[in-house]
Amino acid sequence: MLDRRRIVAGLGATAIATMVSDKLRAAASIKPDEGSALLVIDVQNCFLPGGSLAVKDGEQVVPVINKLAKAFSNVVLTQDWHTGGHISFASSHAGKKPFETVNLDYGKQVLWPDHCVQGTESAALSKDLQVPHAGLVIRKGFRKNVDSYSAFTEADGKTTTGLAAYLKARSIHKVFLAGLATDFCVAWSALDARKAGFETYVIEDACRGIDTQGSLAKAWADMTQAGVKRIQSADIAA
Ligand code: VGL
Ligand code: ZN
Repeated sequence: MLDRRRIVAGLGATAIATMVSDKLRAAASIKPDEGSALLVIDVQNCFLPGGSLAVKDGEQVVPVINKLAKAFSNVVLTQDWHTGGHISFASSHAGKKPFETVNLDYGKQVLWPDHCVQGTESAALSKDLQVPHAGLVIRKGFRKNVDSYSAFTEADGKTTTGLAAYLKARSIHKVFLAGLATDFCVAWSALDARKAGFETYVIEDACRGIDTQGSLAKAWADMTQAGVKRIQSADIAA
C-alpha cells in the first residue's frame, strides 16, 4: 500500500515537473539574433494621452518596448509624418468628420483628426521611449495626397519607403512589430512585411489599437491569414 502510494506520488511529481519545464520553455522561447529586427511603429505624442489621435492606453506600450528593445541589436523606429492639410485629415474634406471614410483614387481612406504634422511636437517620438541604439527612423505619409499606414509601402500600393531593401541589405529576414496602432500602422506594416517575404511577429502586449468599426478584429484576422505570428513580449528571451 505504502509502495503503491509512493509510486503514484512519484509519477505525479514527474508529470508536474514536465509541465512546469514546458511552460518555462514556452515563456521565453524566441531569441532575437543578428537576422532579427524590432520595428517600433509610431510611438509619437499624437497617439499618446493628450495627443490629437490618442490611442487608448497607448502609453502602456512604452515600458514594454523599452525592455524589449534591449534584446535586439537591430531596431527601426517609424514616424507618421504628414503635411499640413494632408489628404487623410477629415479637415481636408468639406462636410466630413473624423472616423468617416472617403473613396480616393487609391481606395478607401479613413479620415482622421489632424495629427503628426511634420516638425511639430505632436509628431515627435515620445520622450519616454528609450531606444538609443535604433539605427534607422523611417518617416511615412509625408506626401500630401497619399497616406501610408505601412512602414514598407504607401497607400497607393506601389511606392516603397525603402525599408524592405534596407532590411534585406543587412541580412535581416525576421521582423518583430510593436507600437501604435495595432489595427492600422502595425497591421499594415506586418502585412507588407509578409508580402516582402519576412518572417513576421506582432508582439501583442507591446501594441494598442484604435478599434473603429471592427478594425481591430479585422486586422488580427487579416494578419493571421497572412501568416503573421501573434506573440507576447514574455515569449522573447532577453
Ligand atoms: C495611424 C491612423 C492614422 C497609426 C496613423 O499610426 O496607426 N493611424 N495615422
Ligand atoms: Zn496618420
